Amino acid sequence: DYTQIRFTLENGVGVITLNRPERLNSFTEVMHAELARALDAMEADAGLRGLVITGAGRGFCAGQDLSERKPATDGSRRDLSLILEKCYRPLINRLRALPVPVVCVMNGVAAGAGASLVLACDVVFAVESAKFLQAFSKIGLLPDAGGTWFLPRLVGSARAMGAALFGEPLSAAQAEAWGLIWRAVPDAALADTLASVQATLAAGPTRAYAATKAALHASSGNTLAQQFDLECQLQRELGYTDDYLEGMRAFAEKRPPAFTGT
Ligand code: T3D
Repeated sequence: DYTQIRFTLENGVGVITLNRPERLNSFTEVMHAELARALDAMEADAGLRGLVITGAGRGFCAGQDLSERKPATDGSRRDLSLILEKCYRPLINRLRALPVPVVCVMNGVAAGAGASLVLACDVVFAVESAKFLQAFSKIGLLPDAGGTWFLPRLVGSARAMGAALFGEPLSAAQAEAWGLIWRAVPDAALADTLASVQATLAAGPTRAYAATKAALHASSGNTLAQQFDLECQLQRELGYTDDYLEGMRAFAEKRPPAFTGT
């Protein structure tokens, strides 16, 4: 009963496909509500092992649907912070807090808040024809949905400034070279990439993934001493997991591990 996204949850792996291809999957309030509902289902699932986000058609996500922003005939203005607080902040925060890897498989262009959504994911693959566009300055806005936080952390402030101020498209290859994404893949490899990411997440050491995600996210606000403390606490917990025992047995027996995510 989703109309603007597709959502499946199989073998512990959620797959969200943004699904308004005729509008390059731009965000509407309906889409935000459906994304929130999919996140409700995943957060309630104790067996969750990963989330993959992709888009239908030739675009990944063109940011806010600008047809919801038609100028009022009487020239009145609107408070844009309201939609940011209501829709974008919870979406980005919930993806960051999900205790499993969130992998974006970018099937095409990501612009505006669509680019911020990409940057909020833990790992990003993009097809070679995909482009990133910090479209905000073109319409007189600043990068939002976390964009001003993610961009300089990923690529440094010189590149973040240039990309945000001038809003020129960035190719997937350039994004990979800058460290903005994990990997650019050939367009023909899109389906295989989606399948292999799902299989990897479904068979992964989920608790180690969760700890790794938490530690890497915490690191930018921590001193080395604080990060050591966090690593000790998390590694202590992982040392008692079934997956660590299995990893040690598999190593000794010279076979691939069969992780259960517990
Ligand atoms: O307002 C707030 O709540 C504040 C929050 C803001 C967050 C934001 O995301 S602000 C930034 C909004 N996004 C943009 O400014 C991007 C607008 N889109 C584009 O610049 C281009 O479409 C792209 C560079 C992404 C892709 O270009 P191209 O040439 O490949 O495709 P196109 O022909 O421009 O788009 C195809 C169709 O999708 C087209 O419709 P049509 O003419 O075939 O009927 C186009 O109007 C539509 N479309 C593309 N982006 C949006 C959109 N419709 C509504 N909203 C969009 N964002």
